[in-house]
Amino acid sequence: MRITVIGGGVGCARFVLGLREYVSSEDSIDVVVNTADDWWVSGLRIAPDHDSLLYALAGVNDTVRGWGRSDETERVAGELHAWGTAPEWFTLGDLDLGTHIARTAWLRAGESVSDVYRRLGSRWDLGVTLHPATDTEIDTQVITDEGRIHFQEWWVKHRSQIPARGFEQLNIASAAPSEGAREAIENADVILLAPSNPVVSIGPVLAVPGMRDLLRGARAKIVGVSGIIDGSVVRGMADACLSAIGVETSARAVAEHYGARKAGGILDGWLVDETDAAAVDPLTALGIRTRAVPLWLRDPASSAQVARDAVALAR
Ligand code: GDP
Ligand code: FO1
Ligand code: CA
Repeated sequence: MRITVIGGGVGCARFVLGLREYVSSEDSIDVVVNTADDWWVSGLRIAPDHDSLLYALAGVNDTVRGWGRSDETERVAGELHAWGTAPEWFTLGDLDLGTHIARTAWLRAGESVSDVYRRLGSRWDLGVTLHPATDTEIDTQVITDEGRIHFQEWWVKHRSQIPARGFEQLNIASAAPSEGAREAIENADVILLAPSNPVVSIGPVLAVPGMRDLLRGARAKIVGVSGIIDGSVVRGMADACLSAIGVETSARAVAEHYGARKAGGILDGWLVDETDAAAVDPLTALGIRTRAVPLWLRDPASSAQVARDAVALAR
């Protein structure tokens, strides 16, 4: 069975680790990764969602912070702050900088983001193939009362505490799904939306021109996993993102936001946590097969169970 996941960073990484734990040797996993968090800083291209997945799948990730490398040091970051080429509020670890320097070297040599994904992924046996949603830079810009700022500034410097009036991806009109993303969606037996941030992780992937049509035209069923449990986001600030676009922070509202495939949206199925079982009937009535199961991605075993339930709903 070929499983294709659409997702972002930390939440997607936890879900995919569970999926990798669950699948058998006849199965394969592709992930279409959000690239809109990516950012140029100190002349280097940072790619948080990709790197969270890469490091988690390689087992070299900082499991506390959810991003960056384990056993990290920050000697170079101190120098970048002293020179003023990286803001004080953004820390780049020394090992992590190795990744950014290698990525930037390949990009400057004319390689595509897809080429860079292949090169970085080939260093470890990830058991999963990562694809950028698009090879075009589509950095998320957050529209605030003080004007537009890069997503990283809003998310890290402001901790999303200044109101966002909207989110836009730069150059989105000229973007197209990457070849790898297209092939993975067209040939999937199952397509899963990770419990990622619906606005700034899944949203930008769906915003790539042609991506929704690819998904809606796919032969595979599409099942999403709610990242909201008992009415609140498990971690991070997705609630600030959802309220910015006028979507209630609930398992039901997010499913309605993605829409039933039968009604022009993308969902055939939706997994909610048992605490949100009240959403099952209304969503089923909308044409989205909905089940209530435990959705905590605490460890590989519980994450594998969530993955199993998601795949089962897509059959
Ligand atoms: P980011 O790009 O690093 O912010 O990570 P993602 O967008 O991929 O995932 C972040 C989302 O994952 C958060 O908004 C959470 O709601 C969700 N999440 C984190 N842990 C869990 C969990 O244990 N279970 C579920 N269902 N969702 C989770
Ligand atoms: N998040 C922070 O809150 N503070 C940081 O200093 C920080 C540095 C950083 C460096 C590389 C990287 O790949 C991610 C980094 N993140 C940091 C996380 C990142 O800003 C967000 O978690 C994602 O973009 C959200 O999906
Ligand atoms: Ca993200």
